Amino acid sequence: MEGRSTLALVVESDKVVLLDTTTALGELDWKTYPVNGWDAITEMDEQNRPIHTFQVCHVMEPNQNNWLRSGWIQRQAAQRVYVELRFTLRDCNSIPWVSGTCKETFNLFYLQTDEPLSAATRFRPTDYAKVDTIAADESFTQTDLGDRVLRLNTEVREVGPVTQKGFYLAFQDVGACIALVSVKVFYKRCPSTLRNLAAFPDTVPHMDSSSLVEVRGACVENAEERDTPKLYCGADGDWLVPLGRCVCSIGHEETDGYCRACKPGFFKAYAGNTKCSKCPLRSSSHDQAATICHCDKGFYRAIKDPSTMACTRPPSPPRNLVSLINDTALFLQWMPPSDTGGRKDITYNILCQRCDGGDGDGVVTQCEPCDPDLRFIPRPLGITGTSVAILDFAMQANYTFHVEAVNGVSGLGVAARSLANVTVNTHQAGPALVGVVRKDWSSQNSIALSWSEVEQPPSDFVDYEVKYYEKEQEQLSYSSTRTKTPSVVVTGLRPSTVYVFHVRARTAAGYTAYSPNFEFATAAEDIADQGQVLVVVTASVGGFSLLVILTLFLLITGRCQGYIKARMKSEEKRRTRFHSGHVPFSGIKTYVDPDTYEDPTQAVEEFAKEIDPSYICIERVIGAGEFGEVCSGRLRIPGRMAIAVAIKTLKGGYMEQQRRDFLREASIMGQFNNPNIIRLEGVVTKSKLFICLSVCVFMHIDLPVMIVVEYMENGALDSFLRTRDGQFTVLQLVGMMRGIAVGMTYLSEMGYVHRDLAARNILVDENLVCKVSDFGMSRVLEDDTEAAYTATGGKIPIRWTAPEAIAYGKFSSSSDVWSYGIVMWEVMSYGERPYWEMSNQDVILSIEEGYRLPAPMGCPVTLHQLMLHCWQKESNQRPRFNDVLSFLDKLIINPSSLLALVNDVQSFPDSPEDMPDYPLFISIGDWLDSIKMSQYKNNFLAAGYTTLDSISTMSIDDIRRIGVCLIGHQRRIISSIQSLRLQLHHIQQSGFQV
Ligand code: ACK
Repeated sequence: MEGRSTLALVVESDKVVLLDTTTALGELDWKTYPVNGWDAITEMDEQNRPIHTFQVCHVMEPNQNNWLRSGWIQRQAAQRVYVELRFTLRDCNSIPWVSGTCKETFNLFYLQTDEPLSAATRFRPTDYAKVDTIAADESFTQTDLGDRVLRLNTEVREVGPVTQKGFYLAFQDVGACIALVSVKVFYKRCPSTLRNLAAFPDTVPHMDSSSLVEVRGACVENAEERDTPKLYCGADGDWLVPLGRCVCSIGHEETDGYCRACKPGFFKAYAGNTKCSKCPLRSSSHDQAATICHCDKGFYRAIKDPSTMACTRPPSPPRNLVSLINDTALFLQWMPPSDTGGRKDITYNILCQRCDGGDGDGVVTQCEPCDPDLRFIPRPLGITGTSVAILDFAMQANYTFHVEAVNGVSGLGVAARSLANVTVNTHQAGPALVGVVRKDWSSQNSIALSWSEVEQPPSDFVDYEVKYYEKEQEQLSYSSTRTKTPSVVVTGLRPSTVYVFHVRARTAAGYTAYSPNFEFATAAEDIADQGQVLVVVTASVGGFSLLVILTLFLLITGRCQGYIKARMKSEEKRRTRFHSGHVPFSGIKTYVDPDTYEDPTQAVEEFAKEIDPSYICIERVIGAGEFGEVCSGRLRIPGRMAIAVAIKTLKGGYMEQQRRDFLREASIMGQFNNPNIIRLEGVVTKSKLFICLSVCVFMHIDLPVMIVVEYMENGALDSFLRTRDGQFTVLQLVGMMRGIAVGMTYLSEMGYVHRDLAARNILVDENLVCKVSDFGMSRVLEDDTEAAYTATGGKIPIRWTAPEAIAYGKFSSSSDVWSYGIVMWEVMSYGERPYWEMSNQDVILSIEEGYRLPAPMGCPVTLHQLMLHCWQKESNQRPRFNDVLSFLDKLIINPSSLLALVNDVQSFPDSPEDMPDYPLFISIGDWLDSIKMSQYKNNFLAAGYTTLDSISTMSIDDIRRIGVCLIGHQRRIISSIQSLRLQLHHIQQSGFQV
């Protein structure tokens, strides 16, 4: 073998060197043809390493053809081979007398073979392929001294493609003066690398320089592929276009391009390029490469909890569980547990047991799960709020309710359940009187029911209450109607709807238990119910006969003409009213204005029952009205239990007009049937003789005239609240407001505008049920001491009345809503006088300027917002009563919405626009800033008013005296002081220091 290269494979970063004459040790054994052409000169450097150079310089002789051939160079993996030549080449001009023979280039050739040529093989230049003619870039460089110095040239040429196992290089000199200082042969490659946590091996570029070699990487240890990691190796040995990646597996994180195990106390639950996380609170990891931290004892992680979440535990029991009960609903309220276990997903389950016995006579209490018919609003399990309403419970039963607080880790450990218990006794007047309830007929909007009694009605029977609600809409609000007979036609229903009915009786002693629930559906919209048609026919036939009999009777008594005329007129008016746009709400009948009757007596007869005065026993005077005393007493109708009543009387010596005005209220009240409207029992108008056996003494020379209404034990709401300042929970106050809203919703749906809605006109019964009363005033407000004459001549209770009603007498249900807002304010301030001592005129001006009553002390933000909503200047922007009602229902169902108090966040909201701008103030300066009266700071301070206490007693004169001259500013400051006074009063009562 001849000329095999003895060089070791030298690897530079992106080059593999196949031959380098500067590093070759020993003889190179290159061949020259002819032997005296090229000269191989080997010298030693300082480190005794050989320096191989090849020289040729036959510039004087013509026709030179001198060859120098390398040893055999193994190709290795190379596909494209590069040759780097370093040489000097003398400029022919620098040599004298050589023109014509001297050359300045030489040629590079190569020959591929699969093995070295044998020594015997003759050198044949024609076997070699030419690579290029090599010329010097520059032969000399100029030194600073002006000398010319031979310059070293470096030229690189690509050889190939090389396909056989090895090759020779050959240098042809044709008469130049050359010193070949070094020859380096190499090929390029992409060096092994780590990219995106994947390892890529050394890769030789493609032979074709325009195409790339695709290389797939292998994930490093403890890493896993996301998208197949790839790199492309370019012709120049550069890695290009990284694609895909690997990520560190669970329990490992990336450090310096490798995946290392998480340290103890750290964990990594998901594969990915994230770092190991510190163990969350109340958990730990003891080993390396933890994929999760284990919870400390007593703490847990719910299935859906992320591993990054702190470990938690079940909550402690709910706190302060209380029950409230009224006629129809039982409310349970509680406070969230003191320890939520570190979680926010607390819900509550109500577990109900009915317990009988255990009355102390040795009878053991027996408890069993409650009847499934019990309705829980919003639901029995998974309640997110802190209250629940329970409906359809049995009367005279003992219930034990367990309210269980649960969170996502309840039940995971062995901890006891977090229960709070309350026992409720539901009193009632007796077992159910009504057995089976039947549907007699139904139409699209009505269902006629009748029922049988389980036993003979007791002697103190009063009436039946039929309660119903839409089956699909499990909601707190239900409807009810009363009847004295065991049948009823329930109207105002929706077509094709299933309703749930149950009936109970009322006796003088209270309500009996309800009948079971019965479900009946109304008819579909397009199918007329046969039963209804039948009844309508029967009714009209019956009505006709009645009319004939009545007509005959009235003709005989000489009153027919007037009656028929009056009746026709009123019917006509009613029809006109109906057609003139008032649409009755879903079947609720429309209010008929008694003034539309020619003879108001007819209205009284139509809507109020005449009571025999001998059935009434007046006991004492409880108040004074415009027309006469108001007494309390008992109404004892034969065959019924006596009931407590209030009796309004008309003073003796009245004029006929006064009698009519007095009875007007009865003919209005008699049209209403709603649990939150004062119920008219009847009137006394006709008796010839009246003997009063009571303390209430009448000096009647005229016929006695009385209006008998149900008795309300706690009297008027305003005085009632004033005597109970601070004694109710917010929820109880909201309950009162809700009752009023129910009554007002009913009135507005009937088309009745109250005009004098105020706390003084709301009556309160023994169960805190509030009922709307005082209906005479829808036309005249003469007897309301609050009413003042307006510019338009009407008498109006200014503080309660909407601006458009004061200004133009535009009364509507929307103006009633304004008044309702004032009633809310009265309720929340325990009967405080709206706008305190401000004059009516100032009230009107302040409202006009945009001022609104501030929230009473301790008033939830939500309620004050509702008030402000009711006091919108534009009447059509105020809520309707049913909106108010559903808003209050939401608050009741979710009492936590009542927790944020206005006083917590601001002190002096004074108009809807200004409301959010008021910060808590502490100094006089802050206070004046808060009411935008900062310019008077010095006036106050100079006059010695430096504390809140000191200003609380200031009068309007004091304000003027310290130099506040503008009326509007005086008004603003004094209003704020009034409010402040009220707040100070409350703060002092609650024991805080100001
Ligand atoms: O605040 P009070 O006790 O409640 O004083 C007034 C007074 O009569 C004059 O209106 C009371 N009052 C009016 N109607 C009733 C009623 N139905 N039940 C009880 N008290 C009544 C009212």
